[in-house]
This record gives sequence, structure tokens and C-alpha cells, in this order.
Amino acid sequence: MKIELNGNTLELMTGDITQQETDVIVNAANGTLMGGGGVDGAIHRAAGKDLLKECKQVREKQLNGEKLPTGKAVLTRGHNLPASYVIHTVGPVWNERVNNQEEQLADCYRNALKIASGEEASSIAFPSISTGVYSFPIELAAETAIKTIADFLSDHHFGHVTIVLFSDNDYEAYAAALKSFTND
Ligand code: AR6
Repeated sequence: MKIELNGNTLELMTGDITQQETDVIVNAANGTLMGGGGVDGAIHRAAGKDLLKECKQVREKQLNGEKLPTGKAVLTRGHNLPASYVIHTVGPVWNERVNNQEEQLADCYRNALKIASGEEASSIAFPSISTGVYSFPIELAAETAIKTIADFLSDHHFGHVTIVLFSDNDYEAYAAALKSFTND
């Protein structure tokens, strides 16, 4: 499924984000930037050891040894990936007692898009941030992702945004959110 927005495109597909030939792919990382399971593990495996080395440098130099806070994003090169760059962001760990979790998830998408624009990238692929290990409800995550990306594209000439879903169920949730967004 694909829509056009202000001369940009927003597309949903199922697949493996590590194989995307976009300028940038986004990693649903954790604050340590030292890799993990899920899409983070897949990206580190496909990019090779130099990605971890570069992540260590980012932690030391850019983050003064601190963890990357939730909602923030940093850039590295893609190393052995087809993508030129990886933007690492940390989604919120779902907790129904916390109020601003959609806002934190929206920050992930917004900050990644801002960094990609700054690098003059014109294509970016996102995974479904926070909906795996971090347990964010898929419908709410889909609605938040679509709205945030669409708002950004309405204000910027960026190019092409793809959301790469890892299962048919996840694809259906994002397709429903995109349909209800376009019908509003
Ligand atoms: N391509 C696209 N999507 C994928 C791929 C892939 N190769 N592999 C998994 N997914 P998760 P989170 C989907 O758990 O919830 C890590 O350990 C997956 O099916 O990767 O943000 C980090 O280090 C799900 O739909 O990320 C953190 O500790 C989506 O990617 C923590 O998990 C996100 O699931 C982050 O948790």
C-alpha cells in the first residue's frame, strides 16, 4: 500500500529491513547501542562488526558515555548493509500506567526523519518501533507512526518513506491505520 503526500510517498511493505536499498534504515535499538535481539540484532549481523565499533564511538564521543535516551536518534554508516546509513533510535518500553508514550514513540519517527533530511537522504525505511520486545500495542503504534510520518511529509520535501513490517498481521495493522488516516 502506498500514498502520495506533498510530492513524497509513504509505502507499507512486508520484508526484512536489512535488505532495503534505501539511503537510510532505522534501527529499533536500546539505549546502550550495543545491539540486542529483534531487528537490532538482525541489523548488527548484516552490517558487520564495524557497526558495533562505530556505535561505541558514538556512545563515547557524542553521548559522553551516556545511554541514548528514549525518543532520541543518532546516525552511523551502514557498513555492509545496502543502506548508506543507519539511524538508531530508542522506542518506549510499553507501560500502560505511563501517559506520554505515544509522544515518545512519535519522537523516534520525527527525530529519525530530521536527521535523515539533514544528511540529504531521500529514502528511509522504518521497522515497527517498540512493538516487539518493548510490547507497544500494534494498533496504537501504527496510528502514531503513520500520523507522525505524514505530518512530517506534509511539511517537507523528503522523498520516499517505507515502513517494513515483519509479519502479515503487523502489515494489516499499519494498512488499517493508513486507510483511516487517508479517510479522515
Ligand atoms: N526487518 C524488519 N522488521 C523486523 C526484523 C527485520 N529483519 N526483525 C524483527 N523485526 P524489536 P522493539 C520486527 O523487538 O520492540 C532489541 O533487543 C519485529 O517483528 O526488534 O523496539 C533492542 O536491542 C517487530 O515488529 O524492537 C531493544 O532492546 C519490530 O521489528 C529492544 O529489542 C520491532 O521489534 C527493542 O524493542
